[in-house]
Amino acid sequence: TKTETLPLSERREHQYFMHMALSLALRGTGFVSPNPRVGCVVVREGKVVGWGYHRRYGGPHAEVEALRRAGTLAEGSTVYVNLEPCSHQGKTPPCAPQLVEARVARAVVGMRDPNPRVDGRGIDLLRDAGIEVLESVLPEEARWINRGFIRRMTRGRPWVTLKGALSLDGTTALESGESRWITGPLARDKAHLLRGEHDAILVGVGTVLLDDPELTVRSVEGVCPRRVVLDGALRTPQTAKVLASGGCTFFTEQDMPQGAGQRLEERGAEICRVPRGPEGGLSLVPVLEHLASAGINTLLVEGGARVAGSFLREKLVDEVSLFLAPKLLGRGLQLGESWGLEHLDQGFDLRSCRIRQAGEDLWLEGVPTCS
Ligand code: AOF
Ligand code: ZN
Repeated sequence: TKTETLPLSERREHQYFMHMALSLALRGTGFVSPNPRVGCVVVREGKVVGWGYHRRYGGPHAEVEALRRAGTLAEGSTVYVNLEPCSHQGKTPPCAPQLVEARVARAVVGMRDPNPRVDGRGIDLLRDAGIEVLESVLPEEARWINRGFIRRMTRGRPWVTLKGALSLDGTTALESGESRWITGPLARDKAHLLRGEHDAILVGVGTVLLDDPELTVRSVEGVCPRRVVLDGALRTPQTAKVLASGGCTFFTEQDMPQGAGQRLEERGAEICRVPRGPEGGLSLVPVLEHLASAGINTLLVEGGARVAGSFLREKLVDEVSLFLAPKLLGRGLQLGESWGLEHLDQGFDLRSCRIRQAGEDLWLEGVPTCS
């Protein structure tokens, strides 16, 4: 069934309940990765009779939670779910056959599951069982909340968000490296929220040596992402704060001698070797592929300026989140330090920009036109 052909009132009703499913899905943030965020609402005669969301990795899927709450009221109902119900045996039994068994009348789905083990089979299974399936209700929203999962499933890489804090004249640190603090406390809280929405945070070793960041979520609620450091020569000291809570991955160059990272491994770190790229820095694509294979859907690149420049140069940035402080700081390190263009049309244009205020600072989020 095509949604465009439906009467407006019916279309609105589908969107209304799909919004509900999407909001529920968001409640899984920080707990479900590498799985997608999924929410589900069971509706009968315009009333919600069941709801659920995927709460934690390995736990029941959204549909199962919602059907459990609906009980026998699921019969003849319409089930709204932002992702196609699964057809495969994973950590839990497949959802689509359970919808059939509950005798629901109709399923309204936000998007197909890009997981090759599902990829339309869930929808086929429902249709074969005589359940009406309406696809692509709020598809942009459905794709947006699971952009990391989709990126990993379809491209074998995480979704990369570049975060920066800069003055109005584009300076992200002074030449001395001093950068604390360019933005105000509210913007810094927002940046912590951003951390909690990603599976991993990445910085270069320069930032570790200079700022000794913890890279944890503080002052706001959120789950701490995995910490990732690009450290070609393994210069991170054993006392670095990034090592404090375990779960830290170091990428170093391929021919680092065996045992070179032992001091870091003793602190619970994982060492991965990757080749160097033509520019002399570590090759970023193998870094991203490794992270994706470890189940990282979303990566926040936090600095410093040179790392940001490499990601921009290699066109590996899927989204930016920039905090602009109402300050002029003059010459210093620019956000894309080391990234130089010959022509304006090689620049990085943003679309779907969202501009908000965070205290005194401007907060600008957008995706490049090519993404
Ligand atoms: C759904 N509903 O709530 C979720 C789905 O190992 P499992 O059993 O948890 O399966 C994980 C896969 O199931 C995941 O890769 C994705 O394809 C799908 N996620 N599907 O029907 C849900 N979280
Ligand atoms: Zn499922």
